[in-house]
Amino acid sequence: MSKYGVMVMGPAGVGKSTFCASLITHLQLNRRSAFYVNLDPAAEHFEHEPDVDIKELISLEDVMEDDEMRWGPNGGLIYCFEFLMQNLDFLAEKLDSLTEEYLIIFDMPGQIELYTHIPVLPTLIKFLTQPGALDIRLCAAYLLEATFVVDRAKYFAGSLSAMSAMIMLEVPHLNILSKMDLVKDQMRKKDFKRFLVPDTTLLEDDPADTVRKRMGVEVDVHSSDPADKDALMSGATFKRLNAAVANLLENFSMVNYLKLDSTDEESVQAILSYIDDCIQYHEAQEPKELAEEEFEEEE
Ligand SMILES: Nc1nc2c(ncn2[C@@H]2O[C@H](COP(=O)(O)OP(=O)(O)OP(=O)(O)O)[C@@H](O)[C@H]2O)c(=O)[nH]1
Ligand SMILES: [Mg+2]
Repeated sequence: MSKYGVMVMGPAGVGKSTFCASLITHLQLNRRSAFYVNLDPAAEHFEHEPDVDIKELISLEDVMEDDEMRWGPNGGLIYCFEFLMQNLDFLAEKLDSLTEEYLIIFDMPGQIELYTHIPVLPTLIKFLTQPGALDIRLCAAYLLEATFVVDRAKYFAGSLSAMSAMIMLEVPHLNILSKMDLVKDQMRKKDFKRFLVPDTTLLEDDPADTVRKRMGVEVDVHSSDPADKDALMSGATFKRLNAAVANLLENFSMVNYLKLDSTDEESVQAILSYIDDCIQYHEAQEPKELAEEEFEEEE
């Protein structure tokens, strides 16, 4: 018997926990079972109480307050994850008895290094998906903020982080632009469509250049003064770097985006259907029998 899950990931503050909460509310309204696993050892407040919380095992506060370890917040988080890797039974015990009805939702922390170059997540994912053991059919939902599109360099850097996570984690992967409500009024749907697939043509009309021009900021693109921030961020070298990143994304053609507004139920439903498809959730479900009283109501 398989289990089904989604791991909600992405940089700090992109709306991961808010999406988890909207997803759980939506599942409950549709009589589906959610099982909420908080893996952020620093998270304190939840809209839905987690069914499993990493803080029962280890919390960032414990690690930072420990006089011997004296970790700061980021090193402390990595320490917590390494500790979790040594105590994976903690998760196995809680998840083992779940049936295929449940969607297990993992709410992850926002430290970007977790997704890019530290090998703990591949280990965790291997453990969760291993056939014969927990055997969770898992997909990753990688969130990036839709407002990033206003700054091309940010958008491409974010897309590169998404691609890096895809390559490292090797599970079915959905990339999602979150907080769509914040850009809805600023950009026409047709214009936004261009950002759903990153490509090099997006570099041609960078609004940051237009703003600089409008404000009459003269930029010496050949300036080699490291203190000249405008020259650095708009100069030839920075442009070449962005073009190289955009080219890389285009050549791999792995990243494309879905749109999410966590405040809109239809949008959450749309993302859920992609998740269900990715993990083939519906194929495994037994037809549900209606409860007695529902038969009576329909008569
Ligand atoms: N406008 C808008 N704001 C959102 C949306 N989703 C989240 N937010 C806000 O963004 C902020 C961060 O949201 P969280 O859900 O805590 O983000 P997170 O990715 O879990 O953050 P970390 O766990 O700290 O990395 C909060 O103030 C949310 O209210 C959205 O769809 N639209
Ligand atoms: Mg969070």
